[in-house]
Amino acid sequence: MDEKGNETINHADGCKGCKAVNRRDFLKVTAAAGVAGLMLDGKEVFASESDKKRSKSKPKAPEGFTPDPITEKLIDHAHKQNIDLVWDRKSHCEFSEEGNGGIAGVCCFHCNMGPCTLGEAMGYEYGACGATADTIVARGLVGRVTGGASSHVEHARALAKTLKGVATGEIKAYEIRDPAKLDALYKGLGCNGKNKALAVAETCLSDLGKDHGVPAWLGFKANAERQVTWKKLGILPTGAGAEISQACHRTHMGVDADMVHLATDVLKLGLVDGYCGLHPATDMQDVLFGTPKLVSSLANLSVIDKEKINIIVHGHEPILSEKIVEAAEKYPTPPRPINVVGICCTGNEVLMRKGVPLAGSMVQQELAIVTGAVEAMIVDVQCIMPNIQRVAQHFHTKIITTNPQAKITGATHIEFEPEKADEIAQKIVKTAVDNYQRRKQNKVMIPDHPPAKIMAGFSVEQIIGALSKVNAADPLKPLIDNIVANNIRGIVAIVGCVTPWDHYGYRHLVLTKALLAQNVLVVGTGCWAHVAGQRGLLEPNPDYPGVGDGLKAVLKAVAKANGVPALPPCWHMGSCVDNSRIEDVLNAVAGYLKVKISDLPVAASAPEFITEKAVSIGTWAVNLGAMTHIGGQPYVSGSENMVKLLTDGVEGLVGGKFYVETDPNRAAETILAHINAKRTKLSLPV
Ligand code: BF8
Ligand code: SF4
Repeated sequence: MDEKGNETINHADGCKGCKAVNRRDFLKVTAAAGVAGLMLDGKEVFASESDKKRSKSKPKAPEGFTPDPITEKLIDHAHKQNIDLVWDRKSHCEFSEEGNGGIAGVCCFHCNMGPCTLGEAMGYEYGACGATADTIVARGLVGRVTGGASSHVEHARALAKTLKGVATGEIKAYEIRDPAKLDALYKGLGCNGKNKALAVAETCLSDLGKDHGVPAWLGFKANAERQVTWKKLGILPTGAGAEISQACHRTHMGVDADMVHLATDVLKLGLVDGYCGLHPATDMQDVLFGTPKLVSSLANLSVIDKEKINIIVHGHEPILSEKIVEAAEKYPTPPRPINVVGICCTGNEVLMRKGVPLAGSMVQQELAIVTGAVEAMIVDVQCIMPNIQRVAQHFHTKIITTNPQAKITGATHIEFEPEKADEIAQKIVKTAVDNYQRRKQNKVMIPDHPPAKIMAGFSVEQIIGALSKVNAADPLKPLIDNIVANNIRGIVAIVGCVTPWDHYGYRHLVLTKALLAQNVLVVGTGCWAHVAGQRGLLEPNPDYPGVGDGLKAVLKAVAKANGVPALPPCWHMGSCVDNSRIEDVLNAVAGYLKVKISDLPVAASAPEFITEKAVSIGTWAVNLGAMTHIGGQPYVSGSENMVKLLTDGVEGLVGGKFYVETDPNRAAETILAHINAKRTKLSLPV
């Protein structure tokens, strides 16, 4: 407060008392003006008539594929109550046919001479300004990769600010849980100063703000050969803020109108994602919350327990979800036991470090509420479908938004601040516990299928630790020897979202199983891990059903050396930001064999990708040299030149390329052929 009683703000940079309005105040101002929350308050919101007309008929399951019974039952249950779900709504673009406007990426809204839609449906070749399909597609892709990269950059920023607060003593609710990792980061990043945590946090914040040099994490984590290649191509980024700002500028009307030039920005922003987003986020999370180790838990929507108070953490940042788990554990005498379970990547974060059960993937978030047994769904940022608030209005469930960057109209907003983490987490948990009395037991329907058993926690440190039990002096040797001997044909990282445009998890499951059968070691992250867990692919089953003999023998040997009955056939490496861990593994293997990542028998795949984040992570993977399979084209098919560049030309530049295939069987064949070709080139048996 100032001397006149007006509220003032103390900025983090030390500017005291200035009256600038920041985002938190903006929320208060809009609420006071009666702007926020008007649209849903007091109204029951069902699907519109045109929404209702959309098909609720289920397509026939592909031959040999058994749909997930839990998902199917909850979809039916929702439909009986006239609740529409993401599966019902479909794409809303009228130009959704291949070759036309929206899906082909040739709709432009970059200025008010438009909108301009090119393509066969409209018959136009140029926008009003003369922009070609190549330019419009390239600008759109730059925009999407920027959106993805900025999500991970903001994730890293939240971690850096929290770590800085812990380092200076301003934030007392968190501590350094992995000092060895902090030491390694401090050294690897070339930090100075006595306060190691402060130095690491400030290095990250500097990477986000600077517009010179290269990000410190890029210098630390990317191998030397990659750095030289990217430098030669002119795609080394400076700092995240500068690159993101320039990308927004370049795509403004009348700035960059050269497809190839714009495409270099796509590649550069992929690197921004990797080294200003993914890597720093993972590393600082490990420092603050601990580096994951093997952990056992359960997966499926049936981890929601009708006898308990159910709290769902949903979103991405463990800064929030770790505290919710703690507050629930410490809650004084709840009327019933509290059951915290996770959705999306924050689910993966608290599974990896705390063994919290996985309730479901992004596309199942509405279904969790449809169980009728969820007292609160606590969300922060990313992949949170606004429709959860509509679904929640049919039940007692409270949707609690917590992040100043992400509100949902009609939801309860309890703002989370790391400075008051414990107090606010307790308040949020209390809100959930108090809400239990509003639960209508006759509306509860949790499908009667037991959750699947899962084992997770495959950080690089854990993988090396497990391998060192086989060969303490040279831990990577057992992995490399088995790759060379073709017991492990190759390594494929299957990651990313789950699409609602197929039977739930169909592409993930078919692809993963096909690769396992051919002795490919499958590692993965993100929503893939939910599907894999739900369908038994993260279960440490000593019979290893469906796994090729070579891979089975390796998994058995490593399990035996570690004194556990079995390892899961697929290794769950964490949330989407933890794709950084996969680069560390690939660099280690490439370094051992003294080859480039693009020479290795490896590939990446996001067979059901949805988000902009998935596109930017995919671009980063291509930059690393990986053939990167995606299960659909990212709105670029309106430019043949761009398609050629992304799926072919780029390989000559960075060694990796995109490969687009919707059918998981065909994708498996192509990925296996790619792996075999790489093996042959390395003179390894096929
Ligand atoms: O970052 S896999 S739907 S939850 S974007 Fe989102 Fe896709 Fe899930 Fe995590 Ni990743
Ligand atoms: Fe149309 Fe060009 Fe404006 Fe885009 S920038 S809306 S193509 S006139």
